[in-house]
Amino acid sequence: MTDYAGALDDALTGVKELPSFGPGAFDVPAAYAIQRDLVSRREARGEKIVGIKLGLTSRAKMQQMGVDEVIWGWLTDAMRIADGGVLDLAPRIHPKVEPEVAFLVRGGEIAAIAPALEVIDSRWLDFKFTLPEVIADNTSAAGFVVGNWQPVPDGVDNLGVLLEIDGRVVEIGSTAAILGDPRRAFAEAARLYPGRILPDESIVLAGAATAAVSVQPGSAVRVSVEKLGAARLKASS
Ligand code: 0L1
Ligand code: MG
Repeated sequence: MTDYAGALDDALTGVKELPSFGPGAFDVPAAYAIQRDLVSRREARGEKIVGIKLGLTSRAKMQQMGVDEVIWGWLTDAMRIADGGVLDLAPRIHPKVEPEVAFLVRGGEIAAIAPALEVIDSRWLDFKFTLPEVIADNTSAAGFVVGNWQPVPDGVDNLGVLLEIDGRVVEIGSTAAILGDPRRAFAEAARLYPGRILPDESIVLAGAATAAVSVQPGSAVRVSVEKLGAARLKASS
């Protein structure tokens, strides 16, 4: 039997692309088991789980990927990049960035919200995969930046979102693109999380507000979300 988790882990650690196995190789429940195995390998190397991310929560992402289901994956401490910090491109295959919002969990509730930036980097060749394959690949999770945490303001369902690269606006969107309201993504995260109890201090990345954009060496990336402020990173050269 094919060791899909091993193959994905080799692609991750060896910074090399893995060709898709094609439709029917494994189904969605099997994909989440492979994902868990893959993340356990990261934990065995010392990484700590710090939260979860939702994927394909916007129509733009669903269209970009040709699917119509919300998916989720694990965030680890090794994926976190300080706000304004450097995204090291050396261990990435073909990274992209996307604008998001993040939630902080306390007592099973939303304790705070922040503007956020996700780095996705599929281990699948040319970012081409089946739905189970992207789930198995921990939903392309590769990095994230969280801006300043703050109390949730009234009405976060239609906040303007900008993605800028080197000072140029490359994507414009709204938090409405995140399941109509990013708090809905939080509810989905709580529903999907194993045991349905998100640990205190977990981070939930709610999903992208626009399509993802490729990152080039040396690029300065900035996400701004109305009322929430900005989150930034700089790609290594
Ligand atoms: O965070 C995301 O929406 C990514 C989900 C996986 C699809 C992709 O790699 O773009
Ligand atoms: Mg995302």
